[in-house]
Amino acid sequence: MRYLILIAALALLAVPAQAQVTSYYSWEDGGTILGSYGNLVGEANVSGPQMGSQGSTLPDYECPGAQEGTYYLHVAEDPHDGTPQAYIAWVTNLNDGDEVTASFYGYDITPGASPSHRIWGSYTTSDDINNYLASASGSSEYTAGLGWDRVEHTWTFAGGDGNALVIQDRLYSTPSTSAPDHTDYWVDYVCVTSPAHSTQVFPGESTPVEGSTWATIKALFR
Ligand SMILES: [Ca+2]
Repeated sequence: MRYLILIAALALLAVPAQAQVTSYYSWEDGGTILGSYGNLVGEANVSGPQMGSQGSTLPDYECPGAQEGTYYLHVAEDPHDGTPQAYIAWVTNLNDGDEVTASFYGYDITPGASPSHRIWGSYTTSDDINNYLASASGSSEYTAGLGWDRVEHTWTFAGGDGNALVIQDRLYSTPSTSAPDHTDYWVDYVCVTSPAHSTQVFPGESTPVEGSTWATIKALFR
């Protein structure tokens, strides 16, 4: 019996760890979003201080600038209805059981109250980000409300033949459905870790920065 347990343990150790690749995108190349769902409007690549509204008709709050680098993403919900989603990353060529971790920074100055961001996922086919198959669930955590805050979630892929996972920024505005009903949101620094056999897609045209090689990052920021 003792030998059988030893053999079983060795068999587990012999399974090679799946190589993972980590990349991030911080909107420095002028990109916006890969797509959206619901009443999402006004997607724009912005820099510097930005004035916005939290459900009111007049600007009533300010984002001081990018969380990382110079540029960042603006989106808005208008009119308020349901839970709009900004598609900010997409991982294709996944297989069931693959692990994907993603995070981003959302700007939020209302602790414990809307407007807030959450990170969420949905399954699509690998050839079309708009070919929605099912929800992939996500994190129950909202941005903290103390300025830029990071939200993160890890998925064990279970999308079946679709083979792709959309990373969404879900927007929670208040009041949820009635006027005045325009809320501005800002987003920066989306980071994705997924198996080396998958393909990571970010907004914009540039190749995302791979976190796995610090020499590459240093070279890019020189
Ligand atoms: Ca940035």
